[in-house]
Amino acid sequence: MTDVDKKAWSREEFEARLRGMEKYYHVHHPYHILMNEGKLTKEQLQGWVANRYYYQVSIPLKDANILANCPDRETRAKWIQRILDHDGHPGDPGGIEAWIQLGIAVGLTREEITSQQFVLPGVRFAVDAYVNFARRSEWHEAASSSLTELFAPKIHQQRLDNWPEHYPWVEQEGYVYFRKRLTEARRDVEHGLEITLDWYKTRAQQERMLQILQFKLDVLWTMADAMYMAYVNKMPPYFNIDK
Ligand code: AHQ
Repeated sequence: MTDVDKKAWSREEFEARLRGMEKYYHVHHPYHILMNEGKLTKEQLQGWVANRYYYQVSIPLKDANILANCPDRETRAKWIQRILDHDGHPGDPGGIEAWIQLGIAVGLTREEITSQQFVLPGVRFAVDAYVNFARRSEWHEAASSSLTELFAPKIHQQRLDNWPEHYPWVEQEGYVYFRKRLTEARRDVEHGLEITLDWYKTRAQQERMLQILQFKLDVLWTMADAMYMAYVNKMPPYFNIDK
């Protein structure tokens, strides 16, 4: 029997299937497990912040591509808030600036962060795959791919709970970003989930959505893989090649 023949899931069942994919979320990646157990060195934590900067500055590009592809004014009027949250607006320096503050709080300079000099190829390729997916996808599919944030509040709360104990040397200013995302992620998910549950009607479309979410989970997991190879295994690209 093909997916097309199968009966569509109810709205509740569909949402439960989406939430059931939490087991693949990068909070379960060895890099994040080491982080939450306090087992990362200062350099490994700095490496994570420096690499995630590329993800943060790419999110507004991803969201601007969704806006560019979305003909529905009401949706755009809500979705545009995501760009403002990251790029900032009068009165709020924004999430990208807060991420730079996180970088400074873990001992990096603004230049080391914004130059992207530490961004690993694997991180760059995974993030670019996400932006390009948004660029070329039908806007509902691109919007739905943000739903890994269903699982994000937990990972931000973990950092706020664990870092002060495990990494007491991190300056307090660094925590602004995680606190900011706790509320923003919940608001984003409310909108993203409504778009998703309304759009995917047939079983085949619903199965497609699970594939889209898996793609985005793969983006996040692959970023952590690149960092694990480089900073835990000490095997950055070309580590074994005589320069
Ligand atoms: O800081 C994060 C963020 O701004 C976003 C936007 C959203 C999207 O549009 O895909 N996803 C996302 C995420 C952020 N932080 C990640 C983390 O682990 O700190 C989680 C990530 C996500 O779950 O997609």
